Amino acid sequence: MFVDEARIFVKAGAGGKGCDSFYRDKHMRHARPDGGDGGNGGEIVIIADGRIKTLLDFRYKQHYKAANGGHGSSKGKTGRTGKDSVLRVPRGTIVRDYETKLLIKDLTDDQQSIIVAEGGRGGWGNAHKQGSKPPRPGEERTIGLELKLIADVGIIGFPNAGKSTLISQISKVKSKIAQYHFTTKQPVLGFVPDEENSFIIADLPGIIEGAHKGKGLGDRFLKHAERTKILVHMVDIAGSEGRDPLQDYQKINHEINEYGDILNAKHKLVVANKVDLPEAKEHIQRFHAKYKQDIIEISAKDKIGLDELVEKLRAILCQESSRDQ
Ligand SMILES: Nc1nc2c(ncn2[C@@H]2O[C@H](COP(=O)(O)OP(=O)(O)O)[C@@H](O)[C@H]2O)c(=O)[nH]1
Ligand SMILES: [Mg+2]
Repeated sequence: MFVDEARIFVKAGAGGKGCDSFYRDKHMRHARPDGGDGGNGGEIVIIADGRIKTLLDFRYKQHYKAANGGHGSSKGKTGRTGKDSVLRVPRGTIVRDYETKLLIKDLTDDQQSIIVAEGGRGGWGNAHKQGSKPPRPGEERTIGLELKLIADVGIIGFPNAGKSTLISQISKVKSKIAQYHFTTKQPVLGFVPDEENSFIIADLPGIIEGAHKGKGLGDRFLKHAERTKILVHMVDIAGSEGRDPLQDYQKINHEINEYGDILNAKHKLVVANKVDLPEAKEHIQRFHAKYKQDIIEISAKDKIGLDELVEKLRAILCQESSRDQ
């Protein structure tokens, strides 16, 4: 599981000041106190939003403030309430107090929310029988956000098939991705942004290594693969490592079948990479002669066929999510 983390500083709004004022008309011997109360400060609210996929935005903006309450005024007028500051985070975000590490809330459901910093109460104006009272400041604290990222799309394939290249080419926010714990040269996780249908794509470690090195790696592979909706099976169709692409395809298929129902039930796309190399042509013909399987031809390096691939992935994910709802 990949973990996304962020630390943010939040400050709720301060309460507005109460007003000290007196009302008097020509018939009154004593002036009457009529100062209104200050408004309450705005709260800092964190809400889960199913449309948001990562915590990336919180690495760029780390400070959040809610508006202060307005001051009270004469004729008993209360100050306006400060506007809340609402932070939208992905579903499944765990909210903690950063200093103590104590859990504040696990936002598991869409639209679930929590106030993490309370606005200060407004001060009392002198119209109160007990007299005026000063306003209170807004709460201020450091919050830790933590999200287990679930890849929507997992890529499997032999080493050097071009998995990392594909991920970095279709993840448009490269500079942001670089801030994950992974190196830029070998990205294992990419965020493919879109107004409505962003998704996360990941290089799933271990299907081939798992087959050779035993159970531990295989389990690790499964843990990652289990929750992805689509498996992209990537073949180096040019055989640029000296292996036969058709044999690579068969070996990976064999591994997928070994894992049984969990993987068999998933959408699978076979992607033939490196079609920019001249050797690709012959292998593609051989492939079609031997298998009924459709393949999507791409060059991750030269950006051939990548838009079509991304569109296809989006379409499948869209179908899946409308089925979930
Ligand atoms: N000619 C060609 N080379 C590619 C293509 N995609 C990746 N490569 C090269 O293949 C090598 C392995 O790529 P990489 O993305 O690291 O593979 P991974 O091990 O599956 O992550 C690198 O030298 C890439 O530059 C492609 O579409 N065409
Ligand atoms: Mg790689």
